[in-house]
Amino acid sequence: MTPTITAFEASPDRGRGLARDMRVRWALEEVGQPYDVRLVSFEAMKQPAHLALHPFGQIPTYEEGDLAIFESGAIVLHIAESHPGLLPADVHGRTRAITWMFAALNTMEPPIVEREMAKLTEVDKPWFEQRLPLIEARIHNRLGQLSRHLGEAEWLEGAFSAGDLMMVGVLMRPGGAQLLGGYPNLAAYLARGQARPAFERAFAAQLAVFEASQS
Ligand code: GTB
Repeated sequence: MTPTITAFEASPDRGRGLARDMRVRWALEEVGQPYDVRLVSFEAMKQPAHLALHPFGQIPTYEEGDLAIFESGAIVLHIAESHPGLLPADVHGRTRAITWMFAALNTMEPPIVEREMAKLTEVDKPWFEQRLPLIEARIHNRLGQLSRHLGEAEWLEGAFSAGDLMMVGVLMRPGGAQLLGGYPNLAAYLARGQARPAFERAFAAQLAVFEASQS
């Protein structure tokens, strides 16, 4: 059964692959699963039909037969568990890869999102100039720790896994904001992930939606 995901009708990321449907598209491309996309507007995301799929009124969602789920992490995990290719076969390796998915979403991503939200909503507030360096210090703390752990390894746990997919998806945001300059191994890791043919296909599909929304 071909799954259907939802994505922004006109993404505010302007086709940079930052909206979280990108991770889902990438996972589907990695495992060779064709998919349909239903584009939604910001207004439609807050309407009952979409809220029935996503209680927080966001994208992405994933529908496959009588399964309907939300949260990019849960969706990518479901894809990885349903197809070979994104999780190691042995239980310990599999659990380690899933651990990295959680690390990307729960440990790395929060300060990165906080920085973006502050830049979006607090830039005119009197505390902004003092707050931004504090947030960036938290991001650099995590980037430094991740960089030391990765060292010269290609991927986080042996072969490329759903853990790397999620981590690269998260690093795209500070990567785009030039925060990876002091971490050449993380910059190379990000570039390695983005050079994967499955990433390139997913990125092109997401970009095509943005370009169509502009014409
Ligand atoms: N925890 C959820 C998940 O991982 O799926 C978070 C989902 C989420 O934040 N969805 C966002 C959304 O639907 C889109 S991806 N927002 C609309 C709303 O909340 O009303 C986040 C995002 C949005 C925009 C950019 N950008 O412009 O660069 C980047 C990332």
